Amino acid sequence: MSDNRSSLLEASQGPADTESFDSDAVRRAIFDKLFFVRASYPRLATNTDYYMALVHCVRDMVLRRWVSTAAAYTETQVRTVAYLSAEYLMGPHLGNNLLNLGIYDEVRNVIDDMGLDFDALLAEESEPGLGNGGLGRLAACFVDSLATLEIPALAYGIRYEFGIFEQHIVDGWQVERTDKWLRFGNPWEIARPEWAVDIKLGGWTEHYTDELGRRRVRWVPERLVQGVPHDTPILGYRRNTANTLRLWRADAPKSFDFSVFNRGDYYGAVAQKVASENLSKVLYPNDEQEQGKELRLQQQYFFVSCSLQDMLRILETQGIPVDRFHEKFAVQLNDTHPAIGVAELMRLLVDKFFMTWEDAWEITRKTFAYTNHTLLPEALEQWPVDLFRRVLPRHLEIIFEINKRFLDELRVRYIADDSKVNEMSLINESGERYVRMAHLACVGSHAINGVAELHTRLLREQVIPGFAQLWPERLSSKTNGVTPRRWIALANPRLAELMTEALGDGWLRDLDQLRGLEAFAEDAAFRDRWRAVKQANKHDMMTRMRRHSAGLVDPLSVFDVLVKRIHEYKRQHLSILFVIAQYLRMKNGLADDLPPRTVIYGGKAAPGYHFAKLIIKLINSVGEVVNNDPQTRDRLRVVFMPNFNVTIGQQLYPAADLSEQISLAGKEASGTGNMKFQMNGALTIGTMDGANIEIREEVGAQNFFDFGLTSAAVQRRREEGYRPRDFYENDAELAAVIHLIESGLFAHGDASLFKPFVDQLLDYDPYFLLADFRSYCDTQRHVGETYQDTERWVRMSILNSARSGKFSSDRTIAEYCREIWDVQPLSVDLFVDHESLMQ
Ligand code: NBG
Repeated sequence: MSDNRSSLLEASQGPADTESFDSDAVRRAIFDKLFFVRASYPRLATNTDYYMALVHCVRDMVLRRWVSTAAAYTETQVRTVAYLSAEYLMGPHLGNNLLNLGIYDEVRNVIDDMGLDFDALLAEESEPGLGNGGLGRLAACFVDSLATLEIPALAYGIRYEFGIFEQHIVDGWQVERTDKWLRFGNPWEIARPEWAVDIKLGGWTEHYTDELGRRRVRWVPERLVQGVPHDTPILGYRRNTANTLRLWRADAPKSFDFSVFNRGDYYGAVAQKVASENLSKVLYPNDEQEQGKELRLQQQYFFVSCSLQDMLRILETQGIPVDRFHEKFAVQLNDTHPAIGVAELMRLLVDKFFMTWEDAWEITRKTFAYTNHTLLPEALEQWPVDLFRRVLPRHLEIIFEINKRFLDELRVRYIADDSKVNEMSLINESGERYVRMAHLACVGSHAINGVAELHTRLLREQVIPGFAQLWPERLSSKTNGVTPRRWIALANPRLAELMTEALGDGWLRDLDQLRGLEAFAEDAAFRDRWRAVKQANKHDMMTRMRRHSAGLVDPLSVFDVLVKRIHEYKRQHLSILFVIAQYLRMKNGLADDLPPRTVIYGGKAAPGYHFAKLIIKLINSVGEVVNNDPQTRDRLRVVFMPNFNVTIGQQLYPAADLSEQISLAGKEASGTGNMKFQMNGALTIGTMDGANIEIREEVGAQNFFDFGLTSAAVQRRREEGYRPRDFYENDAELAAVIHLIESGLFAHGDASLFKPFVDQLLDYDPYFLLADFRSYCDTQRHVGETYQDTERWVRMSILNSARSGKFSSDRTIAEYCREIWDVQPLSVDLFVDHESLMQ
C-alpha cells in the first residue's frame, strides 16, 4: 500500500474520538487531500483549497459512521422517522461535524500548527440556505437531535440550486442577490443517481376495468420529471449515528425521449430538460405567506412523491410488505408544504399496489402526523381547484373522494348542522374553490401538533376548532427547541467552556443539567467570569460590525438585539419607535441616565413584501440620523446587520445582552431565536406570545421583562373596535415620535417616503403598535435601569441560561418520539474495517 493510501485510511479510521486523535495522521491526510482532491500543493494552495482538503478528511471520518449507521438500520429493519420538510436551514457543516466528532480543538491546533488560519477556513463554507426562517431552522435542529438521540431517521427535502437570497443594503434599502451556494461544489453531499425516481405531472386520468373486473384508474401525465437524491450525513454529537438528509434535485426524466433530437427539435428537447430542472431551481423566499404559484405546488409534489417512492423502495429492499408501511415509517409533515403526501400515498397504495380504499386509508392515517407552524390566516395554504387539477388531476380526484367520505361522517355526527361541513371540508367553497391543505393534513394524520402551549390552544380554539372537537385526542402541543450543540457549544465556545468547567460536559446532551448553574449565580467570582465572557463576545461582534456600519460601537453599551424575518406581526417597527423616542429625549435634554445602547437589527424581507422593505429602510434611516448626531451617538446606536443567516446568528446570539421578542400576542406560533438568546445568557423583553410565555415561566417573572397586551386582551380590543388614533392623541411622547417621522427628518426632508407607514399606524395599525407603545417604552427604560445594576443583571443572565433546559430540541424530539412516532433509539456499532461489510 502506498504511503498515501495508508495515511488516508489512518485519518478516516483513526481519530474516532479525542483519545485516539493522531495529529500527524490528520496533517498528512490534509496534504494528501490537497494533492489528490484539489490537485494543489502548499505553495499554490488557497484557503478554499485547504478548506476543501480539510472537509474531505472530516468527511472520511463521518462516512465511516454513516455507512455503519446505514448497515445497522438495514440489518435490523428498524422503525424509522421520515421527516418531510420543504426547508432545511442547516448552517455550515464543518465546525458542527468537528464538534460532533469530538475533535474540534484538536483539529484547530493541527491547522494552527500548519500556519493556517482555522477561522478563515471555516469561513470558506457558504451555508446552505435552504430555508426561510424558523420553520427551516427548526427542521435543522430536529435532525441534529434525532441523530444525537440515536433515533433512526431520514430527513427528506428539496435540493434548491438557489437558496434564500443574499441580502444587501443599498442606500438603506434591501436588495436581493441570488445565493450561489453550490458555486464551488458541495463536498458534503453524495449524489445517488441509482435511486432516482420518476415523477408525473399534469395530464389526465382514465378510469377502466382491468382483466379481473376491478375498477382502476390510470394517470396519463403530460410530462415526467426525474428526482435524483443527494445525501448529506447528519452526525450525532459524540455518537456513531449518522442519519441522512436526502434532498431531491429535479432533472430530465430517465426515459427522456432523445428521439425529438432526431426529429430536429433540438431546442424543444433541451427546453424540456430545462423545464424539468426548474422544479428544484429556487426556494420561494416567502415565510408565512402563500403565493399560490403553480411551480410551488409542483415543487411540493415533486419532493413528496420522490420521498414516498423512496420509502417504498426501502421497504422492498428490506423485504417488508407494503401493508406494513406505517409500521416501518412514521412520516412527519413539517407544516402543510408536504401535505399532498396524504393523497400521494393513497394514490400509490390504491393505483399501484391495488389496495382497497379502506386498507389504504388506514395505512395512510397511521403513517402521517402533522405539525402546524402558524396562526396567520394568510399563511394557511390553499390551492385553486383548477390549478390543482391542471398539475395533479389524479390527486384532486383522490382528495374529492377523501372529502366525500369525511363529510358523510360529519353529516351523521352533526345532524342538521351544515356549518360543520362547510367549516371542515377539504374544499373551500365560499367563492372560487380552493383545496385547503391544512384540512387535508388533519384528516390524513393520526396526530396534529402546535409548536408551543399558547399556539396549540389558539389552534384548538380558532384555527381548527372543528377538528379539535372531533378528535381531541389527536391534537397536542410540542413546544419547539433548539440544539445546544450549535447554539451554545459551537457559537459560544467561551461560555461552553465556563459551563463545562462548572458542571462537567453532560449538559451538552442533557441540557437540564444547566440548572446546576443556579448555585453559581451567587458566586461573585463566577459572575465576573460570566460577565467577562459576554464582554469578550461583544468585543468580537464590535469588530465584525465595524465592517458593516459607520463608526465604532461601544462594547460597554447594552447590546439590544432583534433578529428574525422582517414582518409586521413581529413588530420591528415598534422597536424603532422606541429608538426614536429615546433620540427625542436626548435631543430635548430629558434623557435619563440610562446606559448607552446599541440596537442591532437583522433579517430578510420577502422580496414582494413592500411594507417589510419599508421597515428596513426606516431602521437604516433612523440609524443614519442617530449615529451621526454628535449629541446622541455615544449613547444610542442603530445597526442593521445585512444578510442575517445561521452564520451571523452564531455570532450575534452570544453577544446579546437583551433579546427582543416583541410580536403581537397571539401571532408568533413559538419563536426559536428567543431560546437561542436565553441559552446564551441574554435577558428577554417580550410579549406574552408563543414560547416567550414558557420561557418566562421557566426563568421566573422577575428575570424576564414582559410587556404589552395579552392575546386575550388583543382579541377583546379588536371586538370592541380598536382606534389607534386614541393612543396618539393621548400620549405626547408617541405623538412626537410620529410627528418626527412625518416631518421627513429621516428621509432627507422627503415627507412622503414614510407616509404609508404613518398612515397605516394611525388609521389601521393591525398589529397594535400604538396600543403597546407605552408599555414597551416603559419596560425598555426599566431594562436600562436594571442593566445599571451589573451584579443583578449578571445574576439574571446566569439564571436565564441555567433555566433553558426545557428548550433543547432533544427534549422536543424525545416528546415526538414517545407521543407521536413511537420509535426507539438504536445504538450503532462502528464497523472495524470495510471488509466486514463486504460479505
Ligand atoms: C414559524 C413560526 C415561528 C416558529 C417556527 C417553527 C413558519 C411558517 N412558522 O413562530 O412563525 O417558531 O415556525 O415552528 O415559518
